[in-house]
Amino acid sequence: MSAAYIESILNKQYLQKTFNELASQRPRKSNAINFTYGTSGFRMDSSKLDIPLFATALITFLRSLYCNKFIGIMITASHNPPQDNGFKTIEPKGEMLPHSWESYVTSIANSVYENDYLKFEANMLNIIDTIFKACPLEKKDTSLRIILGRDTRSSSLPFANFLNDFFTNLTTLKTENVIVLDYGIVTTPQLHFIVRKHTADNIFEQMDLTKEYFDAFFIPFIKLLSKVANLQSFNTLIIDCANGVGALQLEKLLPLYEKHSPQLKLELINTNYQDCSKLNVECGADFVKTNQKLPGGISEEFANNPNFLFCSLDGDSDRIIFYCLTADKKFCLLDGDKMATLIGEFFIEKLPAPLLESIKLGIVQTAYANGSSTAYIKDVLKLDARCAKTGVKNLHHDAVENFDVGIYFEANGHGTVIFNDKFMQALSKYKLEEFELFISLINQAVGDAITDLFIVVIILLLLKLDPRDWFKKYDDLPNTLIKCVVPDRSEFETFDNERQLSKPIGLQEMIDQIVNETNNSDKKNRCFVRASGTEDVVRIYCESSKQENLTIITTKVLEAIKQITNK
Ligand code: 16G
Ligand code: ZN
Repeated sequence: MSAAYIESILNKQYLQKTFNELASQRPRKSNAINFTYGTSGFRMDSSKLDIPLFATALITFLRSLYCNKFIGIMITASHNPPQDNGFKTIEPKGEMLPHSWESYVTSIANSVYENDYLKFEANMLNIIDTIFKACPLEKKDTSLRIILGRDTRSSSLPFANFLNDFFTNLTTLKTENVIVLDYGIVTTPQLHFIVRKHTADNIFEQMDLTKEYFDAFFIPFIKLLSKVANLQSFNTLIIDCANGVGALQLEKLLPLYEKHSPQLKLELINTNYQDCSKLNVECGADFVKTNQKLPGGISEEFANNPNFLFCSLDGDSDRIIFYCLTADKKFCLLDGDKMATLIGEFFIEKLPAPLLESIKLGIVQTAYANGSSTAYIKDVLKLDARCAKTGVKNLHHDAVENFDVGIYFEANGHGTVIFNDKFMQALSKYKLEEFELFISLINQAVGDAITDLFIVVIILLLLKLDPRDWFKKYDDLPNTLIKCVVPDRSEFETFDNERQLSKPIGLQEMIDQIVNETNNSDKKNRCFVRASGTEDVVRIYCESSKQENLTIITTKVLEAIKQITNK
């Protein structure tokens, strides 16, 4: 396939008309926004997303032709407030857009902003040229194949409508060669599953794949639940749905679940997805993790029940956080670090020693992982602990590259487990029926709140582990995470998987000095600064064995940042 061919099928009139409409809606050139396709796509206030939407649509069009496969677009801003939105593209096998393409989509978005159609078109054709020079195959039966999904935000439907229209009009391809399947309101992991399924089974029409998604993970969950003789660790799971898409999807599942008369009760709260203004407000995974407290809708009195375990999903259900209260009402946060260690422990406990010895089993975390969890992985579980850059795709790649069974979780609750053929072959030599069923609960494509929920519940019940005892496996070091607004966050460059700064020059030395001068004999102080990929701020993370050190360190680091950036 050549760049000339792509150019020949472009409906340039339509492209220019759409460009001009975008241009007429907003004054340009002054206060130019520098768009970046961040950690998980574009994300910002929905009123500013017209150009990123256009750029995402164009890159998806190119990617679909390049791969000659289905590419998905998920419209969501995850845990962000209701007025925000965002887009991420999903690869044919369910992964995220390759890193090398992120610069193309960023460049398209920024070139639109200059409000000069000819310049934009030239840049676009240049990108097409670069991309298709590297395109290995001559593909003649080219068709455009797009899959859309969205969360419950009020801005999501208009964005989906734009995309439907856009792909229908963008090319001169025959109608039968333009396939746009709109799956409506789905969770992000469901859309990953759907795209993967279309690719794997060569499906060209829309099908009830959300049902298939549930069957894939829900049936093993029910089978495993039925193997638990009596519930010893807890008997009710209360699921905070963040008033988002998780509620809509789990409400469909609940009647099916109850048909099996399970001993474990599932109860949904914060399910008002019809009122878009409530999404993620005072509830959901991010609220609970950040504030380390119960979400709205759960009183302390209600939560103070030893038979209850709680969890919170985020706005697009790709991350989950668990929690419970102790008898004296202490809040126990069971975050991504605790989930990773729990899953690691389960593998160690259930797999025969010779099998364990023959494979590489390990855990991937980010710099935000609590130091106690990393120490627990290394010293108690005796597993390899690796650190990757923030963002699920980075952990995913690290796990795939380094382990036969890789458990990866961000502290904020994004994560899953991946395993390769070597492990599956080794496993098949043993007759571990229950464990094989457990393996099928795992959504390997992407971190998934609903399947992670199944995994954690099954592990706790099979291990007869009380959530409070899970919490006590190790004590988190006191920690804090704050934001700092800086003149230009792109000046902050990191190395060592975001644990150290190479730029602005001199800042890392100042941080090191601040950390060292407050260190106790245990040398557990840690502090790092990185630019956010989703907000226009830099983040400062700090942990120490002494709570009082946190304010001292962060105050000094904030001063150091101000001093360096105002130079
Ligand atoms: C995105 C990432 C999440 C990461 C967060 C960091 C995905 C699906 N989501 O939400 O993994 O923790 O960004 O945000 O990759 P930050 O760059 O603003 O700190
Ligand atoms: Zn999310």
